[in-house]
Amino acid sequence: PGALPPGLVHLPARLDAAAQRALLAEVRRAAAEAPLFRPAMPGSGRPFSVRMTNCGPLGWVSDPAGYRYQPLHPETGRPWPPIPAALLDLWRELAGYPHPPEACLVNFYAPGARLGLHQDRDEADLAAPVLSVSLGDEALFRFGGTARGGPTRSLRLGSGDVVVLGGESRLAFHGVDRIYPGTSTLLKGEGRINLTLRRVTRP
Ligand code: MD3
Ligand code: FE
Repeated sequence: PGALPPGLVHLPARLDAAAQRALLAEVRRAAAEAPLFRPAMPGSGRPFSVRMTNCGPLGWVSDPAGYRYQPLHPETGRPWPPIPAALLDLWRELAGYPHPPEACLVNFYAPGARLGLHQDRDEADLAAPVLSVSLGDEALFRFGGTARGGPTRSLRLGSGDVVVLGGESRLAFHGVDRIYPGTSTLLKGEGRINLTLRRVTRP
């Protein structure tokens, strides 16, 4: 495989099976309060194959009007539930950034769902890293450089893996090409969940 780009840190199985189960229970509780919704592409309105929800004071949403962070769920109109304490602990330990995250985006991939190559640049504070936690089936994660159309490489992300994207990798193009059904027992054939912690505003 070779070295990962500067700023991309992959911690395979950083969460053990018990920690994964505990976190999944928290995510299910959050999704009961803030139901998964299906975002749509700005402009075209084409639906995402990934369903999403959020925790924290701000949540990421996308609809035909555009991408943005907002304090309320787009369908219930209620505030997002709090970010699970275990995730805030992980951020304090690994982010190397002295302020808490404001958004935890929850991406739910049923088998067959994918996420096209994109950059994450809707956050005002790009000095903060993005911290990702994977749960459930393995995914083929693809990332490149900061220019669209450049070379890319792939990494398989499994349940309990943590990835920290900071520094020169913060604006890298990335996406999820496929889910490998049946590669984890955690979600029992439902697919994969990815959690991303983000600082949105400048402190
Ligand atoms: C590289 N999620 O939510 S997580 C996203 O697996 C997103 O659901 C993917 O891309 C997923 O925006 C990938 C790993 C990740 C997250 C943010 C990044 C990689 C990143 C930001 C910059 C570069
Ligand atoms: Fe992303």
